Amino acid sequence: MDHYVKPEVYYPDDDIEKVKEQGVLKYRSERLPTWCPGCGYFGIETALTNALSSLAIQPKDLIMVSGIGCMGRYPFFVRGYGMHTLHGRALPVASGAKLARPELTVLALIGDGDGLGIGAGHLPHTIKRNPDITCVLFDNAIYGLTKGQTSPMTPQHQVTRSHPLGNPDPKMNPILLALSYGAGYVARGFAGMPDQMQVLFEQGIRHKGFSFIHIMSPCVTFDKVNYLYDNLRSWVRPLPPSYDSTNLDKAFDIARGEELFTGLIYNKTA
Ligand SMILES: Cc1ncc(C[n+]2csc(CCOP(=O)(O)OP(=O)(O)O)c2C)c(N)n1
Ligand code: SF4
Repeated sequence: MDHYVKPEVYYPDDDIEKVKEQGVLKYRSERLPTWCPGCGYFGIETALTNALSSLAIQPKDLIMVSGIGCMGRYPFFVRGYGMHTLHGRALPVASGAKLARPELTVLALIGDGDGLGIGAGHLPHTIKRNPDITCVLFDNAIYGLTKGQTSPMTPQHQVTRSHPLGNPDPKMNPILLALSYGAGYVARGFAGMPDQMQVLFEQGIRHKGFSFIHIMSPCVTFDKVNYLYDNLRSWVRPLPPSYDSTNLDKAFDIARGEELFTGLIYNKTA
């Protein structure tokens, strides 16, 4: 994987022309990613760094705050300021960073177990306060780091390591939650569709206020039945060009519907 080879030259100074010229290379950190080969998180990382590059956001103007889980390692692999916090705490820490340094681009990176389960209390409260941060939900519908237990996004009846007789609970609906608490920018993507993800990340970062971007991402090591690349590819459908993302009622219909639409579901300021 050439993209992840430690760069020969490490640029301590941030030169905007070099950011544009080098694209994602500029965002390589000195640490190699430790995600499993094939993990969907590589696609998210690439799309997100491409978005930062295209917006010409320099690493010195970026802070990435993550919770606990495999996705929590993201700030180690990407250049910029970073903080690896506790479950769900990416959101209050990111809010504090934005309050203290409003000029920074602040990303809050949460997992489905981390941000919707163990640390879920922070999400609705952060959404209703509407800080200008971009929250990316790395949803692999499983606990990856701890080796395959049921998460709040695991479908009902799925057999997992923590539920050998099947998960008794229905899964959560993060898009519905984000809309219900008033998020002004709500989008959904799939880790196997980097171009669409990049556009969603760019729009989310540009949005003034809280942006919530739900990315479905395969855990190739511990989920052998649900979020497989082939499954997700056959389930997702881009929202039609005629879809009006400023219409909140339509956004709720999309959130409640059975179809897994990807794209910009709601944008208050569009
Ligand atoms: C209070 C508490 N319970 C359990 C754990 C163990 N733990 C660490 S990460 C994790 C799951 C994270 O899952 P997710 O957010 O889906 O991230 P992924 O690893 O799948 O990226 C758990 C249960 C913990 N660290 N703290
Ligand atoms: S355990 Fe799953 S989520 Fe974690 S790095 Fe491996 S494939 Fe990715």
